[in-house]
Amino acid sequence: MRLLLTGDLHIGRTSTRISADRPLSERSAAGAWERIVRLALRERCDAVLLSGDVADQDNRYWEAIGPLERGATELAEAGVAIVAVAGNHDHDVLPRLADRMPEGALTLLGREGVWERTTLRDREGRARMHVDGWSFRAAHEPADPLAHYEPVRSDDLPLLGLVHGDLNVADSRYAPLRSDRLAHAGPDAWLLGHVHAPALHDLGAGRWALYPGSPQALDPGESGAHGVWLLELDGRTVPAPRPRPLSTVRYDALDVDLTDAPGTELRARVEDAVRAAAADRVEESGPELRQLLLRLRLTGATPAADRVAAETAGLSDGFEIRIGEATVRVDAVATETVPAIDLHAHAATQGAPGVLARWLLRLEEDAEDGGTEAAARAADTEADAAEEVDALLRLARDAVSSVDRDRAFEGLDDAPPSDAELRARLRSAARALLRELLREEAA
Ligand SMILES: [Mn+2]
Repeated sequence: MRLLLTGDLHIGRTSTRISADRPLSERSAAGAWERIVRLALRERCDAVLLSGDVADQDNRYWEAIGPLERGATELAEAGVAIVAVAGNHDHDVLPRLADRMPEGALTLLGREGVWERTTLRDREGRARMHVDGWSFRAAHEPADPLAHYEPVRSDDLPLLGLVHGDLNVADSRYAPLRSDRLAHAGPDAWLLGHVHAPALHDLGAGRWALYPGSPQALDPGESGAHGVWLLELDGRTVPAPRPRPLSTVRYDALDVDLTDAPGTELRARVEDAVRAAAADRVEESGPELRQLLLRLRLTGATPAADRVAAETAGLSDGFEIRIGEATVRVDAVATETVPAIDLHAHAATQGAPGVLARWLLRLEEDAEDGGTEAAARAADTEADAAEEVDALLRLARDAVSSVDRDRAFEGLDDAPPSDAELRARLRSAARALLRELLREEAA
């Protein structure tokens, strides 16, 4: 038994920042639905599960009805069931679309906000899994849908919960869900909708909750690989599902570190970084990818900081390369490089910049040499700086732990920063302060 898990299709929408010259099938959510249908048929799936927001909204009825009907008909003819729940976007339109589908092609669960069960059968007609689902009745659902969920376990078939909602967001108006409740509600696994970033949550004891993510990445906020998930059912257990990239568009952020790059190397450093990242991401995104859009952030201290903007001008509208079937473009460039500072020259001076420069040299030497060895080799002239930096680290450690102990952060189980992390934070704070002091001196 093989299931295809997806949701948040938003049929009616198209991926943003893609040229209108590209075919609509390559940038629309409707095109993603057609690829989902083809994949389900090719992979001989027994059912397609949809976790809500299938249609973008009520005014997309006319755009959604055609593709949905074509796909549902094809799947029904191949004996593939479709089981869905409505989300906040299609609470009104999905019930009407479902009623228009060919008889028995699409089962919409949980209308009127009442939990409802369907049982999936394999091709021999044997019952293999129960699915309990609940649908949005309105654009907002402020109560936890599990408050009125009492699942019946009358046999030993696996049970999957299907619901659109907001996981671990207190006071959400979009069907607030909590992992601890999902873990103990009864189902062996949950297919959720609403959050467009794919995420597989471990609920413990072999249970999981999956946000499959939007199968077509719709805007730069939906970064990384997007697609659907396949679940192989083998008897009583519900193993973790596997992702299958399907989006024709991928958006990604890319940091390019230009530390110490001389002016003559700026372009090569940027281009090499873009090409390497693009190759990785195209490879990871499967054969359906057609457009990769990278949003660049240029960072680091370079002696050629004043040339970075000129050397990268035109990158975001002119640059376009092909990797396999995918076109790679740079969507935007944020320049955050800063002028390199000669620490040794400043360290020899009196005054506040001199003190900061000596501390920075000490902190950066420790980072490179691992600390203790460097401390042993420290020359007499640096001994004062070493002591000062040790005192600084103790102060930073105290300050961090007093924040950590604050009642407001009680719920967070983050470990306190390591010595290395603390040193890195001190270095970046000292660099920022030194730049500011030098800027003031120059002004
Ligand atoms: Mn939603």
